[in-house]
Amino acid sequence: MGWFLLLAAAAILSSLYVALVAFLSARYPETHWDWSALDWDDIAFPDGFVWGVAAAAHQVEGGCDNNNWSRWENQTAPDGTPRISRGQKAGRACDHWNRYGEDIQLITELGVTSYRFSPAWSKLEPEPGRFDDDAIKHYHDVLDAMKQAGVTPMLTLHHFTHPLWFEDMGGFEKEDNIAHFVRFAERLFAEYRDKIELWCTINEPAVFAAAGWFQGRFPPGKENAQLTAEVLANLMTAHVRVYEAVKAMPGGDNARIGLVKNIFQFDPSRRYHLADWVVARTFDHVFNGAILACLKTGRFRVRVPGQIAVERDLPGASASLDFVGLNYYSHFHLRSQLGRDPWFRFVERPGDIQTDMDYAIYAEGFHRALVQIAELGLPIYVTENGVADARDDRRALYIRRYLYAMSRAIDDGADVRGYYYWSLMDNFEWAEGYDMKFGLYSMDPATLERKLRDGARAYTMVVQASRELD
Ligand code: IFM
Repeated sequence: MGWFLLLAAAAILSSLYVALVAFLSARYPETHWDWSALDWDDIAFPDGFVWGVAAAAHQVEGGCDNNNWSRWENQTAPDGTPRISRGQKAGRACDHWNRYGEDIQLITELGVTSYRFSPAWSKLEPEPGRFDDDAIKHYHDVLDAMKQAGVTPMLTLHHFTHPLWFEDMGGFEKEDNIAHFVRFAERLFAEYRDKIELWCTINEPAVFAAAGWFQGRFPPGKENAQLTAEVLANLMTAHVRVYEAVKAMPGGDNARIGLVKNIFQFDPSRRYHLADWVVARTFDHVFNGAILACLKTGRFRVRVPGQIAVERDLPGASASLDFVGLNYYSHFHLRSQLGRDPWFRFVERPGDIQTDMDYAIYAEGFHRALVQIAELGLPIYVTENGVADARDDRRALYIRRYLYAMSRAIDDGADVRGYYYWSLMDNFEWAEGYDMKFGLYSMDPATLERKLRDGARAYTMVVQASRELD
C-alpha cells in the first residue's frame, strides 16, 4: 500500500511537472523561423517612416573626463585587473566633438534623415546648477548643422553617464538626487525646445542598473540584487518626473517624450527543465516585466523571494510616454545551477550565429520584442539595433534579417514609426572598449579615419528603396 501511494504521488507530481513545463513553453515560445523558406526581401515600411543612426556622447565625443565613466576607466578591480578590456579608455573617442560637421555629412551620405544623440551632462553642467555656456552653444551648433543638412535630431538625456558630482552624491541610488536630473532636463528643454521634437529621458534603465549594481561591470561596480531593483525604481521615478516637468513647461505640449526600453529576452537553456524556466522567468520579471508593467499600471513592483523586494506607486507612469523607444539586439539562454553561487549561468546555443558580443543573431526576437512592446499601445521608435562584427561578414545578414522581422511586426500591428541603427561608426563600447565594431562606418582610433563598411550597404539599400516608395 505504501509503495502504491508513493508511486501514485510520483505519477501525479511528474504529470504536474510536465503540464507546467508545457504551459510555460506554450506561453513563452522561443520563435525560430526557417530562413531558407522566407523571402527576406519582402519588406515594406509605412509612409514617412524615419530612418536614422544613433550614438552617445561618451562613446564618440572625446574629452568626457569628468563623469562616472572616466573615473571608472581609470580604476582597477580589487584584483588589479583593469575595468575596461585591455585597460582601454574612451579618451578622445571618435573626436565627434570637433568632427560633428563631417559626421553629419556621413549621416546624410547614408540616405538617412535622423540622428539620435545624447549630449554630455558632465560638460553641460560641470558643477551642480552651473551650466557651461560653451557646451550649451556647442550643442546649438550641432543642432543647427543637423538642420542645415536636413537631419532631424532625437536627444537622449541620460545615456549611462553623468557628472562626477552627481555620482559622488550617490547618483540614481538615492531618490532625492532625482531633482538634479529634472533640473538638467528642464534646462536642456528650455534651451533646445525649438530645435528638438523627439526627447528620450533615460537609455536602457535595466542595462544601466544591472551592469552597475548586479554584475559590477559598469560603475559603480556593485553586486547587489536589492540595490539593482531600487536603482531601477529610481530611474522609473526619474523618467516620470522629467516627463511631467517638461510637459508643464512652455512648449512642453509639442515635445514628444519617451523612455528607451531595452529588451533582451531570457529563454531557458533547456525548455524541459523547470529550474531553467524559474531562472529565465525571474530575469525577465526584473529586467523586462517590471518596467513594462510599471508603464502600464503605474506601479513598480519587483519581487524575488529571499533576494529582492521593491514596491513603489508611480501613478504618473501610465501616462508618461508619447512614444516608447525600443533597443533590441538579441536574447540570452539561461541555465540553472541551484544551490550554487551564482544560481544561474548564461550558455551559448550550438549552431547559433554569434555576434562579436556574447550573444547570437536572433532576428525572431526582434519581432517578439516589437509585438510585446506594442502592447503598450504607443508609437514605437526602434532607438537602437545593430551588430558588433569586426570581420564585417555578418553585418549584411544581420541587417536583412532584423529589418525583415521589423517589417513583419509592422504587418502584425506594431505601430513602428522609425528605426535607428546602432551605430553610425565604431566607438567606445563601455566595458569592451574599442574592441566591438558596431559602426556602419569603421573608425580607426589611431587616425580617426571613417570608412563605409560593405555590410552597411544592406541598410542603405533598404533606406533608399523605402524612400523611393514614399
Ligand atoms: O553601445 C551600446 C549603447 O550605448 C547602449 N545600447 C547597446 C549598445 C551596444 O552594446
